[in-house]
Parts: sequence; structure tokens; C-alpha cells
Amino acid sequence: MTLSPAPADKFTFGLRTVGWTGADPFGVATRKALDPVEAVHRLSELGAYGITFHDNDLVPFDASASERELILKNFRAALAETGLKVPMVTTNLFSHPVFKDGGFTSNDRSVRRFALSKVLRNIDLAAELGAETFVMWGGREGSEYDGSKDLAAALDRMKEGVDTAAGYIKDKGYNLRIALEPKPNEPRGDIFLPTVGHGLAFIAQLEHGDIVGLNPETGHEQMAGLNFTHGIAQALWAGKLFHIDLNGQRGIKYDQDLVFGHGDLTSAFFTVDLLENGFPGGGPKYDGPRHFDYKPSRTDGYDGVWESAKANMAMYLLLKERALAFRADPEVQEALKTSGVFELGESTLAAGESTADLLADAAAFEDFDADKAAERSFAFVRLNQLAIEHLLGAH
Ligand code: GLT
Ligand code: MN
Ligand code: MN
Repeated sequence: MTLSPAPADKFTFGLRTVGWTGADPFGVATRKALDPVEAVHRLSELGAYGITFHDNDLVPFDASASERELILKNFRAALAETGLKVPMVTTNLFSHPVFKDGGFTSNDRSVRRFALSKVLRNIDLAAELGAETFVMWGGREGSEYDGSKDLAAALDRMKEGVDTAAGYIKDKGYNLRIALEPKPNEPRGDIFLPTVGHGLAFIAQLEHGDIVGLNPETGHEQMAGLNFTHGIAQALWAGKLFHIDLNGQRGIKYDQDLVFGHGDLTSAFFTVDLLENGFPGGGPKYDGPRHFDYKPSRTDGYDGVWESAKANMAMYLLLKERALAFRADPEVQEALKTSGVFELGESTLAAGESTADLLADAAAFEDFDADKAAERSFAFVRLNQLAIEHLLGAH
């Protein structure tokens, strides 16, 4: 296996990632703005498959119609020249002060109407550029004070916004699906739909939930102290892993957006193991873009920007190599067996067995020796040590 990425690896980057100039709440930009056309060429040279963007990453909020056309013309030309794809597009409903109380859930109805209209117009652009996923990250949808929102009404408005956008996609016959991106907090004190679990429960309430899924981000689940691999596993299991934002985060703190694998490396290993190898017993697999949503550190110049873009892809490919070797190792297969990992795939009731049959089965209860069963060692530590050894290249 080679560590040089190729378009077949389906690595994608947000224009906002390599284009982040380093402005944060405490300081101004440390890098000059990046021309989107240059971003397209650079990413393509590095072996990426695609680029993603918010409407306003490309076209400034206050651009005139003719300025918009010129920007899009140059961008399309760069895409055509390099063959880089745009698999995902999203809408900025968070930067302009008008969105300070949210877009879909602002207490001000005129802002909600503006936000919805902005989203619908951007859906047209996404479809035109051939995107298949339309991400919705509601960073400003939330509150600092519980008394400032009618929380049920906020969820109604969120549902209205997402369902209206999904209905519009269907009416237009676009080949697009919506992917909601959960985040627990930042920039709002508390964001609505804070985790994968909240997102899945919300989708179940939608009218057009069939074309709405999730775009989980590594760091966002970890900011809430949650297990990212478990989160994407449940989304996959529910048929809702439509897209993924890979990056790095170290513990429960502000959103770090580090390079993938530069946070919790063991967790990153198991994330790649799941994405590349799937569940041990089969089951649904993810085949969408491997999208990196990170920020090149503001300490670095453009050399560091391109190094970090390469680092995301190299980390993924290294982890993929290790994860494939892990599963292919006979010792690991044996350890998985000893640990009962494959046994979990067997249904607890036999085919056609009723609850009455189970209750009548003395072997399951009266004759079951709980103390004896409790003696079984699952040997999970050995299995995990093997995983870490593979991760470190020791096998
Ligand atoms: C913003 C956020 C990301 C989201 C983007 C999608 S915007 O940069 O921090 O996690 O994926 O709107
Ligand atoms: Mn993200
Ligand atoms: Mn993030």
C-alpha cells in the first residue's frame, strides 16, 4: 500500500479548511486569504477527490449577481481543468450578524424566511455542481439561556426548515440528500441537535426523513465526551451515515479541529477500521467521501497548510493499512473468536421461537448456571493490545 492519496480514496476537503486564515476569538488572521481557484489546483495536485464549500466561502455574502457569476465561472473552470469534484455543498447560516440568534430557529420570523430562502437558492447551486450531499450544520441554532427559547417551537421550526428543504429537493428531482451535522456547543452555549443520537431521533419525526441523514464530526462527538466510532456505527446501523467529517480532538474542550488522528489516535484507528472493514459480522458499510473538516494551525504558514492537508490523508491511509492488517491477522481472528465478538451476531431467540418457548426453556433459566457462565473471561484486554500493536506497526 502507498501513502500517496489518489482520487479513488475519495478524500475531500472543505474550502474553509485549507482556506482558514487563523482568525479566532482572540486574534486576527495569521495568513492571507486563499484564492478558491488555487485551493482547487493544490488539492487536486495532492491527490484529493473533491472540494466542498459553504455558499459564502466562495461567493461573499454581499456579492452582486455579476460578481457571483464571475466567481462561479472561474471556480467551474478550475474544477473542469483538474477534474476535482464537489460532492457536498452547505450553507452559511452563522457568520452574518443577522444569524446571531440562528437561521431556521431565530426568534425573528423575517430572519427565518431569509435563512430558508438562502438555503433553497444554495440547493440549486449544489445540484448544478453535481453535489450529492447537502450538509446542514446549525451552529447558531441554539441558546445561551433556557428562558430565551420556546424549545418545542424551536424544534418545530427546525423540522419545518429541514422538511421544506427536503421537499424542495424532491420537487426539483435533484439527486441530493441532506446530512445534519450535530455539535454540542460553540458558537452557541447549547446547540439544538447536539449529538448523533439527538439527530437520529429528530430525523424520525420528519415528513421527508427518507432523504435526511447525518454528517457526524469526530471532534463534535468527542467534545461531548462521546465515542465517535459508536456514534457513526449507530448512524450506519440506522442507514443514516450520509457523510462524515473527520478530524482530531483531545478531550472535552473547545472545538479543536485538529488533523485526523492528531487527537485520540486509538479512536481514529477504530473509526477507520469501521469505515474500511465494516462491522465484524458484515452489515451496512459507508462508501461516501472521507471528508476532512479540520483547521490548519494558525501558528503555521501556507507550507503548514498544505502539509496538514497531506497529513490528514496520510494518517487515514496509514490507519487503513493498519486496520486491514489487524483484521487479516489470524491471531486477531482467533482473539475475536475467544472474545465472543462473532457470537453477538447470533440472534438471542432461535428462528420462530416465541417468548413462551423461551420461558419454557429450562436450559435458559432453571438449569442455567449463572455462576459458571460468570467465570468466562472475555479476554478483551488481549484483543485491545493486539489492536494497539497493529496500530503501532508491531506486527
Ligand atoms: C463550521 C463548523 C463545521 C461544519 C461546517 C458546516 S461550518 O466550520 O465548525 O464543523 O462542518 O457548516
Ligand atoms: Mn464539521
Ligand atoms: Mn469542528
